[in-house]
Amino acid sequence: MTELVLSLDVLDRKQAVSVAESCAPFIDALKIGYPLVLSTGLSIVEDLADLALPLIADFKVADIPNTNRLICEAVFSAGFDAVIAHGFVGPDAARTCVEVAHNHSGAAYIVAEMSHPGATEFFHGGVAESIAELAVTCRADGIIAPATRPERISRLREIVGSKAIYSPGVGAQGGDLDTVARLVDGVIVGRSIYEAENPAAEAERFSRIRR
Ligand code: O7E
Repeated sequence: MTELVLSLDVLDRKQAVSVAESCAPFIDALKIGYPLVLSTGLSIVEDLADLALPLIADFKVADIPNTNRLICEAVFSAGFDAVIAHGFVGPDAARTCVEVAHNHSGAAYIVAEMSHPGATEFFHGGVAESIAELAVTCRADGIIAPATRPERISRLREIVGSKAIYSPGVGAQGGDLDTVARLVDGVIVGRSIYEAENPAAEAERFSRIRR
């Protein structure tokens, strides 16, 4: 089964709660990042807690080890179940995120390669592969890989083996749902669901990958 993760990148608290509630039967986790948390504050976590869905903090943590530790401690204290961190900062900084996550019985995922067109400028040429290797040696729970480049997901799968791969970029960014769903453990979808006239119906349509 491939998981469906809803990326809740809306700015309004009421809209966030209402979209999350209506989509809850069709999704496996909620990804919350800067747009929503900077608009509502961390208290949005309490508003979403009743849904009993795993909450993934997409802060793409990318600092020195001590600052990463402070950020990740705040993330898990707020009630998140997982954190997303960048790997290009190196093994000590990435490992800190993994250690804090595991100390809280949570998970940490490392961004190996991003989905937007400009990402090829720096992530290609061996960098994404090195970051995927780093994710393995740091004992991260998985990596993030681009749904817009399925061939790159396959290449990174060779490196991470059975570790989880979560993949953003289907729908609004052009990635094909069914192609990507066969390659990954979870597909991350934002605008195609929350901007739809009927987000729940759209989430249900995407949820065919869960079968
Ligand atoms: O394009 P959308 O609207 O379906 O949203 C995709 C979400 O995934 C959005 O929050 C964006 O910030 C995030 N994302 C990417 O689109 N590409 C990446 O390479 C990485 C992420 C991301 O979430 O990284 C951590 C999972």
